[in-house]
Amino acid sequence: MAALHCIVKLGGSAVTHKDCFESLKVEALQRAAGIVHALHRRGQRCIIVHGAGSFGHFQAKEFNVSKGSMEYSVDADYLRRGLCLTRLSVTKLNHLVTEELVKHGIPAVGISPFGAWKAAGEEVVRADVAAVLEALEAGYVPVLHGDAVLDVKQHCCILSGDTIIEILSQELSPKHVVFLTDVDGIYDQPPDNPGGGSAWEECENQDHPPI
Ligand code: IP8
Repeated sequence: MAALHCIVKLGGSAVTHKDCFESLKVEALQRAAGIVHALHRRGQRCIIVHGAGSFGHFQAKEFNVSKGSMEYSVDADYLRRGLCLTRLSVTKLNHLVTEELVKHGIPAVGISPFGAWKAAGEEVVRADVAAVLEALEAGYVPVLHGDAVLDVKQHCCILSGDTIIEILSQELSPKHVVFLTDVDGIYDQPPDNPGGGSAWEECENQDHPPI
């Protein structure tokens, strides 16, 4: 397969107002779509993964979806309802993100982990990377997201966008993994890491986005 140029993570706090229920940062999402469009126009193959932000986290917390059913003796119907509401919310955001990318002329397709990815406690025991690869090879830009998934140990759990990126990176070896956050500047590690500094100077003289 042709090389994968990059995986772009749209952080939940970058594209949503985290404290405000299901609230999209419209302009930030448009800017992010512009960056992805610039990559796509240059023929660079990429995968988008977004977090949940204010879509999904409220419902997951209310119904304890991340803990599943082993640690808490909860009513199974209650937990299932929590999973359904969480998924309705994260897939709503996935639709909005994918829609914005398509509006920018990107052949983006939303791909949800539920049903195709599965966990066992801390471990991911099934990850359908082949479906992502197939979409890429057919010329699409896959758009995955943090999701609520089935878990063989505790019925269900939360699969974060970062875990998805870790697995996709191991399997597909992208040249770059770029995290778009709500912090200004370009960093080569999380900006709040001790010693984490801006890497902007290295990119300043380039005539296109540094990815
Ligand atoms: O924001 C969480 O994904 P993340 C997904 O990448 C949820 O941690 C809440 C269902």
